[in-house]
Amino acid sequence: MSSILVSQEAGVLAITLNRPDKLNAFTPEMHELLRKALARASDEPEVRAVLLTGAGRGFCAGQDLSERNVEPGAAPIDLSVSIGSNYNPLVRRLRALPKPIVCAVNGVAAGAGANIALACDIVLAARSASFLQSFSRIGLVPDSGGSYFLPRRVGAARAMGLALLGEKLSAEDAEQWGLIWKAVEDGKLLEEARALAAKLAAGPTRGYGLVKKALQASEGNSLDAQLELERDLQREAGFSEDYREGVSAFLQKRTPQFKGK
Ligand code: T3D
Repeated sequence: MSSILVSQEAGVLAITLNRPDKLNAFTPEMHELLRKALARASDEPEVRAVLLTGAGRGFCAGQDLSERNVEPGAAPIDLSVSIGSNYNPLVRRLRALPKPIVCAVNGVAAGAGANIALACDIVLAARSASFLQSFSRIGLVPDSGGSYFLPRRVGAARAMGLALLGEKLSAEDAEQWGLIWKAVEDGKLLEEARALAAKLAAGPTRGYGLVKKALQASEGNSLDAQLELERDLQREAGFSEDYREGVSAFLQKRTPQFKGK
């Protein structure tokens, strides 16, 4: 069985992390397969939204620690190689994908697993799921964008507490703290996430891609720079077929039929 499952239905590319016995901890093979799946999501016009989730009782426990030889006398491990070649490119791919990504966190999301979820656009989590910056438990630093996303989403005090203490944050607290979009009943997670992804897949795909660009840029921009960017992105959005369809549908009092063009 492959460590990443990929299926496509009604414009949604569903990607499932699939090493349930190891809480879907990342291996190099998983990174490679994820790279391919995200390239497909980016390249194929029929794919208009992505749904990322995990198989079994966990979402993802971060790096597979059994791949690291920490025996006495073993050579020092240069973790920048793994971060630079696997985790950073993954976060960049998720953020740059010009299509919306829904993440359904079905269980514990730890280490890089938590932060990969945060790099997605809309995060739903089962009520029994939790988020864990487990890095400090093994003497590491939040990676995969954790040190970027956390203070921006939950504020400096809570970000520092999460990063230093490495305690589990429940899905409900994650929602209340503004870390994720919503916590939902366990039994409803996939249904809700699929419905959300399908709704996005039927939407104005090019416009959504530009929304991602605008909100991501706002994290580092001044108001002036952001206003200029909004002007430029709106120009681009205004050239899309979906914009014309949206306005026509409004004026004709009907539901728009967006084509993602
Ligand atoms: O190295 C680099 O490339 C640098 C990059 C680092 C990025 C990172 O992600 S560093 C952080 C790595 N992750 C962790 O430190 C989390 C480790 N896991 C846990 O702390 C716990 O498993 C959880 C809190 C996530 C869940 O606990 P629990 O009690 O629900 O489950 P468990 O019994 O600990 O785990 C179930 C199985 O999954 C178990 O295997 P076994 O004994 O049944 O055969 C456990 O060993 C395995 N597992 C869980 N996490 C990992 C893992 N195996 C390898 N690597 C893991 N990260």
